[in-house]
Amino acid sequence: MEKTWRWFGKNDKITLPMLRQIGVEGIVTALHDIPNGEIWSPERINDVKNYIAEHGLYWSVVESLPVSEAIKYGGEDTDRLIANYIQSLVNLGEAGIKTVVYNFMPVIDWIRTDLNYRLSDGTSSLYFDKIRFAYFDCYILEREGAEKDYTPEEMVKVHELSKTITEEKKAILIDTIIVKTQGFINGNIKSGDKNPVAIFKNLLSLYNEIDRNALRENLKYFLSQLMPVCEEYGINMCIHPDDPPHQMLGLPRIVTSAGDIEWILNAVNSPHNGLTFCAGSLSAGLHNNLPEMAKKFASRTYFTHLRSTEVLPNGDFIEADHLEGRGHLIELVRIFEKENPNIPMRVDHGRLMFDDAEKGYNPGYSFFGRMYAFAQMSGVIATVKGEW
Ligand code: DNO
Repeated sequence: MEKTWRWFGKNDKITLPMLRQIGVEGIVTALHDIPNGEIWSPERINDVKNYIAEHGLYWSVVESLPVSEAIKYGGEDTDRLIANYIQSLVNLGEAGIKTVVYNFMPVIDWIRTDLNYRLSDGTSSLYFDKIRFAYFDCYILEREGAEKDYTPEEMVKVHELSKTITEEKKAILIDTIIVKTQGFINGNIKSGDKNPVAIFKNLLSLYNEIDRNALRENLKYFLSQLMPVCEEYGINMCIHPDDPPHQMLGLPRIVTSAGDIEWILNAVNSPHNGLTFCAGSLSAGLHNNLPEMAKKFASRTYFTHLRSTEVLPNGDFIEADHLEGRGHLIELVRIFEKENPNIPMRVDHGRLMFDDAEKGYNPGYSFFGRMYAFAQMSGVIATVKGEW
């Protein structure tokens, strides 16, 4: 596997010389300041590509070339936005950058309720608390029919929480779910936007008429438009699974399980229609058996996120240590090293360790926590390679 690292560009506090020192080979990045839907110009692409090369590294993976909301819900502007997307792919292809991550999650990318959940060893982790998420859904968004998504026992706890939660905790919850976790990845809502809840509710309403089948058809259309250019330039499109892999907030989610992935890969059956095997996202669903899925999809996997989670009996989940949890990362490395050995991997969502918490890194993208996980996974890769 090729060892890569997600770097957020020239302003990232974790610099390329730091990454050289810890054994990173390839860089995963995006032109984060270009708004969704606009073309990535050859100048901007080459500027970043050359900057990375000047530091002795190379741009291996684009994560992400974001898909505009209108493409997902099939808005009037779809064809213009797809044409722009294709032009960005052409420009990336000309620059020799050929692994492109995207997701097709409506409105909200990944979902967490806590960015700083303290663990007994003194580190902290991202966390998903089902009751507080249900509270956000039922009491803050006041989504019609939301209670139906939760059990009566869960709803009792949600009502209790609604009586005790402070205004400050409510504001932190809103900020975490729809601003902090989204803003840095070209999300729909950015820090400083007035009334994020209203913006978010408006976005949700765009999907009132869109069910899983409609969303699937929109993805199929999008991919079929892209494939000729991907074939011409040898670009692999790598869809990222839904995180967590469940239906949420009444939105359709279509990358949650082996069946979903199979549908996508068959819907447009080109080798360039591929997968980002995000072990963290997939492992947060008890219905997913990761080693089985890795074996099944290895030949169409062009990028992996090595990350693991632990799902708790109450439905919460937490980021696990990279050597533990439902991700079974050691087994996954064995499978990918055998079936598709040269694909890039990156670690993902490290814990906050030492002074990470004071540095203001993007949520999940600490330095020490990720460096620790990167070293763990580098050891696993070297060991597995030695086994053959
Ligand atoms: C979160 C990330 C995601 C991922 C996108 C890919 O930490 O794993 O935001 O980059 O979903 O499009």
